[in-house]
Amino acid sequence: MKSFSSIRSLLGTPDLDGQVMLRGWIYRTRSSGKIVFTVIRDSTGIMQITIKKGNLPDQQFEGALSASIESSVEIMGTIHKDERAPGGYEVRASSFNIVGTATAFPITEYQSEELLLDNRHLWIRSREQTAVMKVKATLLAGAREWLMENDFTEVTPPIFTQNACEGGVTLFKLKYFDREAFLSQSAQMYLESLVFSLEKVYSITPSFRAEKSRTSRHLTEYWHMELEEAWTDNEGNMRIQEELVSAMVSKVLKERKEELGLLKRDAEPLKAVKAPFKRVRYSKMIDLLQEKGFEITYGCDLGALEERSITEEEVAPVFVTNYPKECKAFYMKEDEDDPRTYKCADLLAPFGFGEIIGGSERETDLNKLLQRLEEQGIPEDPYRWYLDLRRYGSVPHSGFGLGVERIVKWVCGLEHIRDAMPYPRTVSRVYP
Ligand code: NSS
Repeated sequence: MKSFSSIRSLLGTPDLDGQVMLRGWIYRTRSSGKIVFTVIRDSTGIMQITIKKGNLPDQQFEGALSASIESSVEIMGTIHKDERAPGGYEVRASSFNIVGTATAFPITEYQSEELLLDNRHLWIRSREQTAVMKVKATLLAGAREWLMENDFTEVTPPIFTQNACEGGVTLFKLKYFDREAFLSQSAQMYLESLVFSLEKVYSITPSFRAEKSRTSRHLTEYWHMELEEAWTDNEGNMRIQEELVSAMVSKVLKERKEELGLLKRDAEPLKAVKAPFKRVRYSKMIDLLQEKGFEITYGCDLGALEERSITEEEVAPVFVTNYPKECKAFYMKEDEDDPRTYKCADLLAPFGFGEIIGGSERETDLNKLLQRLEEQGIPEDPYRWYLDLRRYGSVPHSGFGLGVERIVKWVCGLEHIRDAMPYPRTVSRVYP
C-alpha cells in the first residue's frame, strides 16, 4: 500500500504522473464552478491541488468546493509540472477527503497584533511562525552538537530556588508550601556547583524575570542556555562564546535557507558571523557614545539605545568587556588591573540587535563575596551553600548565559522578541 508523502519530498524529484498521497491543511482555496484550486500545507511546504468535477466522486467534489481554510484533508492524485503553481508542481486529485472541517477561521489578512496574540494557538500555524520555530530548533541543535563535540555535559538545574541570582527587582516570588521561593532567573549558581565534578557543564532551561517594562527584547519567561567551565578565565569564556555562536549560525545558514527566505531575512550578512569577535572595553564604548552625543557617563549600564548605536554598523557580534562594578551582579571577579571593573563581557549582536549573552569570570575570594553581599544588603542565609563552594577546593571558573529568543530574534531578523516564542509571556500577556 502506498503511504503519505511529505510535500517537500514531492517537490524534490517527483514521480511525474505517478499516484501520490498527501495530507495537510487547506491554506487557501478558490473555485470557478467546475474546478477548485486548493493550496494545502503540511509541516514541510505548500502544494497546489486541482480538483475537477468528474475526476472524483461528486460528493467529494462538493466537499472540496465548500471546504474552508484550515480544514484538514487527505488527498490522492497524480503529480504534474505546472509553472503557475507555487513550487512548480500541482496534484490533480482523484480523491479528496476532509478529515476535520474548520469553521470560519478568525485570522484573515491584515489583523491587529492584539488579535493575533489572542489567537496565538491558531496563529502559530502561520508559515512565518513555523519558519521561526524551525530556525530556533536548528540553533538549539547546532549548540548541542558543538557542546557535545567539546565535551560539555548537559545538566538539569532546578527552577524553584531561594536565590536571586540577578537581583531582587525582577524576581517572581511564590508560596512554596509554608516558605517563600522564587522562579529561577538563572541556573548559574547551580552550574557553578557542578563544575567541581563535571568541569564543563551547560543547561537549557526556562528563566523568569518579572520585567515590567514593555520592550521589544524582554519576555517574562525565556529560554536560557547557560554554560560554566572550570579552570577558565574571562578570555577563555569569550572564546567559547564566539565559537559556539558561530557554530549555531553556520548550521542555520546550511540548513534553513528556505526559512530565512520565507522570513525575508537576507542571509548574506550572517556569513560574517565567524570567530574571533571584536572586544571593546566598556570605558572605550562610553567615550565613543559621548562622541556620538549620548548623555552617558562612566558607571551607567548600557541601554537598548546605546547598544543599538554601538552595533548598528557592525556585521559580526561584539564583546563589551570590563563593566564597572556598579552595573553588574555581585558574583563577578574583580579585575586586578582595573579594580573599578569586573572580568566580564556582554556579547552584542550586530545591526543594532544588542545584547544576546552576559558572562563573566566568577569571584573565588570568599571574603570579597561576603563583603559585597553585605554592601548590597543581600541576606547571606540563602547563599550559604553557594559560599561553601569557595571553601572546598575552589578553582578559577567562568560562564555565561545566552538568551535563546534574543539570538532567534537576531538571526531571523524579527522586530519583536515575542515572535521568537510560540506562547510569549510579557507583562500584559499570559493567555493563551
Ligand atoms: O542577566 S543576564 O545578563 N545574565 C545572567 O543571568 C547570568 N547569571 C548568566 C550566567 O552567567 N549563567 O542574562 C543572560 C542573557 C542576556 O544576555 C539576555 O540574552 C537574556 O539572558 N535575557 C533575556 N531574554 C529575554 N527576556 C528577558 N527578560 C531577558 N533577560 C535576560
